[in-house]
Amino acid sequence: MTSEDFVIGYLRILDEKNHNADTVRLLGSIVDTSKDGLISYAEFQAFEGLLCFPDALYKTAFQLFDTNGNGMVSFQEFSEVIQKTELHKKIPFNLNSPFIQLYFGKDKSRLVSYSEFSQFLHDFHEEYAIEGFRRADKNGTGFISILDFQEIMSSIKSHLLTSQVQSHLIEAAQLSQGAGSRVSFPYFIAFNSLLNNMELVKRIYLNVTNGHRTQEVSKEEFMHSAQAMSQMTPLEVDILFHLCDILHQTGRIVYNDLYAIAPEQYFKQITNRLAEIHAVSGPEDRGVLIQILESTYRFSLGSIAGGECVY
Ligand SMILES: [Ca+2]
Repeated sequence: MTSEDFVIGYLRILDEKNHNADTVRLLGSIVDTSKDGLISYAEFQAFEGLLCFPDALYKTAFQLFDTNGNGMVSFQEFSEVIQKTELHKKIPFNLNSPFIQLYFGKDKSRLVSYSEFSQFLHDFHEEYAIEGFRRADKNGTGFISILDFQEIMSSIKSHLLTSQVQSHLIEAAQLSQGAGSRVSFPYFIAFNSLLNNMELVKRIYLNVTNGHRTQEVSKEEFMHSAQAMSQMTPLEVDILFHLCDILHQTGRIVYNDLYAIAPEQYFKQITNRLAEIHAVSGPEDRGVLIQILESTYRFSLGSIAGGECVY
């Protein structure tokens, strides 16, 4: 079947009448490894096999960018994919930056392998966020408005946001910045770094409580353990406690608070579901496929414009 049959007709990820053809092609190309615009049963089976790898998200993301299917990603492929996204239209990424040159070479002719690409994708998100900050900070003051902060986080870092964090972004920034209307660069970086490292934060908590999950931990206790176990900064610890305060208003944290903030559960959820898949044969299994394709897209390219997820 064609990408459109697959994405619109079979998966029904996007609206039948009102969808972006580029998005359909991008989603379809994750499965269409021969890149002939058609999804064969063999490709479908191979895709299922791919999902059993622990790094399935990175692998599927790689297939999204390797548009000619030769096992490498060129600058041309990367930039073509990026430029088709809503995210790039909203917050354009500088395709001539020194960052791009570091990966694709000065003349952008270097081909990037899978393992290098996984690192690239990780760094790209960080770089994109910093670039988003620079764009919003037009006068170079080191501050952006809280609304810009919300915009950058929701568009570039949506894969790190749980629904609770997403709905309290403005409140969290206001609280941390002394009820101000701006967000500083250090706050911005620390906020992102905290969300990136929530699994480590959980381990720091469990270290304080000796593995108990309901014991309340004060900021001082947490800070002590954080400094012994990690490179977590005091600013990150501040932000963590602000977030927990907003969610539960106790001034202390328990394990469940961390669960509400940790984006990692989102990856885990997918990995867990992947482990259950043996054969996606009937329409009742569509939900899993949709979740994976949507996650891959969100993970690498931001949210799908006009995406109507039905699972
Ligand atoms: Ca390629």
